[in-house]
Amino acid sequence: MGQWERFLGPYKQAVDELKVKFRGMRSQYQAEGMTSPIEFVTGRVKPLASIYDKSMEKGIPFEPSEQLARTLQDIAGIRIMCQFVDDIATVVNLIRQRDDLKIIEEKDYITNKKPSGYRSYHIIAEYPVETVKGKMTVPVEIQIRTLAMNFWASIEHSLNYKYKGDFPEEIKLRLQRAAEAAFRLDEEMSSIRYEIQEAQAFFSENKEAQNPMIREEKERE
Ligand code: 0O2
Ligand code: 0O2
Repeated sequence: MGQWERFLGPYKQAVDELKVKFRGMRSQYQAEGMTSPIEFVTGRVKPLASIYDKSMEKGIPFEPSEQLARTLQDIAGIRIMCQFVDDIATVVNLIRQRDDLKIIEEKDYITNKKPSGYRSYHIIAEYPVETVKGKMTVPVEIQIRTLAMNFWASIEHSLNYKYKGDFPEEIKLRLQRAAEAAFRLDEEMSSIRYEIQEAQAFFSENKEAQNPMIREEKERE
């Protein structure tokens, strides 16, 4: 096993475990017949090429080390997508209450959006992983955002990759306008939140009620 693979092992384990845990929370809400504040969850270990870029940016050697582990706090990344802006606060509170995550820092890029137009809520937390060599804690960056914020960030991220951060003025302006449009979309959706949720609950109940196998199963319970 290479030294990078060994170094990144605990981060991979943290990402895999937290994806299961947060996806499990969504299932628990559904099992209780409640609307989940979590729509979907993704996660990744920062690719080596991005670790390289970040270590150059921060002026530290590109090698598996204590210093790298301390400086790059987003090697393990979890992203939680919500339907509505209010769900973000609910998810943040759920995270604050967890015993397995110790919050180190919170960054509210929703109240204070970035100049690019980027909006999301970030939490840096310490997460313990059990390894064959014993327990160790790794930092994890959890990004919480709405579907609209995620749509904007994914598009902007791809364009950033293309232009290497140096956007033509026209594109920069259009991205800022798109970010405002995403913000308005979130506001509009929030204003009809209860109608949307009622329709979603009706849809899932009806889908089950129309299936005789599921109906019988439920009646037996
Ligand atoms: P690119 O070009 O970077 O977008 P699963 O099998 O569903 O459990 P899977 O398919 O391994 O999981 O990954 P998942 O959870 O669907 O997430 C994959 C993509 O989401 C990755 O894209 C990441 O870029 C992005 N992503 C997810 N979570 C985070 C996060 O917390 N931080 C950051 N920066 N990115 C995240 P790719 O495939 O690497 O391609
Ligand atoms: P990736 O993995 O490609 O997404 P840092 O730069 O991390 O040392 P900073 O500036 O405090 O310190 O980090 P920040 O801005 O709190 O969080 C960084 C991450 O937030 C980024 O990861 C992105 O995932 C996301 N992000 C921040 N600003 C923007 C933005 O303007 N557009 C988009 N699309 N995403 C943003 P990386 O490092 O880019 O890596």
